[in-house]
Amino acid sequence: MNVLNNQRPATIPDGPLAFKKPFHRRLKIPILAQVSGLLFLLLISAGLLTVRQLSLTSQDVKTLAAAETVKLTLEPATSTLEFGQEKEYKIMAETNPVDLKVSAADLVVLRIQNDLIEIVDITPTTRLPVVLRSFQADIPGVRGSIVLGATPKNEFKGKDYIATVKVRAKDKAGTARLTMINGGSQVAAFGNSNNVYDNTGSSIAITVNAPVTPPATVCWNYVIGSGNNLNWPNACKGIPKTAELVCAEVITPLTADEVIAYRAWIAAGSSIPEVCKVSPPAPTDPKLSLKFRIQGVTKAGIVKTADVTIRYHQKNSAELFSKTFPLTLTSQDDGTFGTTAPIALTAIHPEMIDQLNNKGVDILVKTPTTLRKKLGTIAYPPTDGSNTLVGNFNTQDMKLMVGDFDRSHTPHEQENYLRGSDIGRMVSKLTDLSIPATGEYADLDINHDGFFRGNDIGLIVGNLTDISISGDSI
Ligand SMILES: [Ca+2]
Ligand SMILES: [Ca+2]
Repeated sequence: MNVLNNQRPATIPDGPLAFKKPFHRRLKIPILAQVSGLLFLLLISAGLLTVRQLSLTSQDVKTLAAAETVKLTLEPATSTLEFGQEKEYKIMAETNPVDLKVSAADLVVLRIQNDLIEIVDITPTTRLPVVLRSFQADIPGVRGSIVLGATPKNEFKGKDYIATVKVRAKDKAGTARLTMINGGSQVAAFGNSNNVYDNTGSSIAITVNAPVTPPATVCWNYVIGSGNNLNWPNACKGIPKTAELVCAEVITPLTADEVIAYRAWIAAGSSIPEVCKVSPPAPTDPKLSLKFRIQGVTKAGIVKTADVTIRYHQKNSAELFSKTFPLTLTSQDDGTFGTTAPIALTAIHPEMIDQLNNKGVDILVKTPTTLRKKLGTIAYPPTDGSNTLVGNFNTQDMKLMVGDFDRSHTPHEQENYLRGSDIGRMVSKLTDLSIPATGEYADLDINHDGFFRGNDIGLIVGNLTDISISGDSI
């Protein structure tokens, strides 16, 4: 009476993989479906008996049955999935002989090798459209099965797809195999009381790859720092940030590869991708409020240019970084020079200033004719909680020393040094001094132009090469 017998490949293990019940008893079919199925099976059996009685001897049936098989093939042989991707594979059935009529099939597929994929579903095609038992995960993700049947008088024969297996890749790369080997599939066909599945097995090698993500645009123009200390402002690498994201507080050094790529970008002309032209929210520039004095100036209205140098230790580096701001300053009533409003220290990224160990920020000032002087060091961040560095160096002992008139660079560096040449240059300009070089003045006419003049003094003072006062260096 059974269409399918209870034969299973001997290799089916015990436990979850084992079939403990005969095929027909394993089917949990609703009553109505059971009755329908029963009627259908009765019809199949009746047909079988008729065929046997009309045309075949029992020996003929036995010989013929041995030759009648159904091959099940999973297709295609190989496949590739990305993480999380789902794909449907097909089960091809091929009857031998071609007109062997398949009435039902218990299709079992199994995931073997690596745990990289999971079996999600098996669905019928139109060739065996009756779901005698819907898909069930015998072992969730690992083994699934479905039992399909033909509609009466429209049994499957020949070669065609009879089911689709849906598989989902997990998030791990490698190769797994979807197989029918050892899966316990069975096929019922007219004229056969035994399982006609040929048990040759079939499998698909499924390679799971990590998803290929397009390379993100890197906004090299966001890199801050200098020399070997190149950094990403916090959260500003790559995609431009929205206004609410603040690029401050934490900086990330470029990796070695990024440093190479960054320098290649500089060498190639520093072109900025369109997407990177949206500037990240700029960190608030530190500001500087400055007051200082210059030797000799005690009244208002004297205009001087001054190079104000900000010097600080960089984070992630032993490097001292400096940036010089050229300013034009006018003296106030008592001769004090200073900023009328705090100036923005542009291009000094506050997140690059090393705040550890109270290193602070050095302020150095040089005007063309004074030596450079380090006026002092200001704590950073400022102690008042603002972002403004306040350098009030308006004291008598903090005057910039005047006298750097000779700022030539050859044959010796004269800039930022106070030497005889500076004084010589000054007195040589005493053009109103002109005394006839006679008598006691004759020897003072160094250049023998007939007069003792400032330029004669200048030549002598310029010889005082051992006298040298150096300004502070940056
Ligand atoms: Ca000088
Ligand atoms: Ca002279």
